[in-house]
Amino acid sequence: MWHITPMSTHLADCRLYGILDMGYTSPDAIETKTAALLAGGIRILQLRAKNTPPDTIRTYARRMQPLCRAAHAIFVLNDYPDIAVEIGADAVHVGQDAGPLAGIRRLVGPSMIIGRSTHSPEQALAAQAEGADYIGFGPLYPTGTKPGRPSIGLQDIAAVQQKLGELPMFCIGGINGTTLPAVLAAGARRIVIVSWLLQQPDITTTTRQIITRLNQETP
Ligand code: TZP
Repeated sequence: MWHITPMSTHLADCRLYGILDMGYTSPDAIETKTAALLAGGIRILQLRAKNTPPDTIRTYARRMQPLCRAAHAIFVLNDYPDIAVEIGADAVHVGQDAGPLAGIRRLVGPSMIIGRSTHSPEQALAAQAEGADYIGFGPLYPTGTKPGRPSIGLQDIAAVQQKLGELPMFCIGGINGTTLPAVLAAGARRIVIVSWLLQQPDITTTTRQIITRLNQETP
């Protein structure tokens, strides 16, 4: 099912998905890093704050959300469907441990976008069958952003994407300037870049370059 929230970009138009991961962002840089990503053209942006009290997550989310809204970008909250509802996020992203998506859907209502992390072709297809609006697929490479999670490689990207049809699939995990060509050659149309992007000296320019590349080099 497609969702168009007022003022938001259509999910299907998003090729680069950004994550403001608080492991790479000091709290006082929330606005500047959010603005830098949005200025580069990111139109779907997630707040990811692991090991952080819910009240703090609420505060961070409320600081990011107006910037996303002003840029017509989809604002995604990681892990907390209840807070996503409370603050009126456009989307919530959940992991494999979040239970059936039907329960999340009941909680967040009919119009919120729901994304699910998947780590295998089976999980990807199961998430689609359960009603996910998009999936994350990875980690393609080992990554310090999700330590201990085995990497799944590039070999399944094209086949899974084909089986999913129109469902947006965002490849994730260890994508950077060096690995990007192989990820695109493997057939990825949509990607998430976390640590590499957040650590760029000029986040806006790099973001813009990656989006241009995705638009030019993938169908
Ligand atoms: N889910 C699968 S890999 C990953 C998440 C949240 C982290 C990706 O981060 P990075 O820094 O782009 O490797």
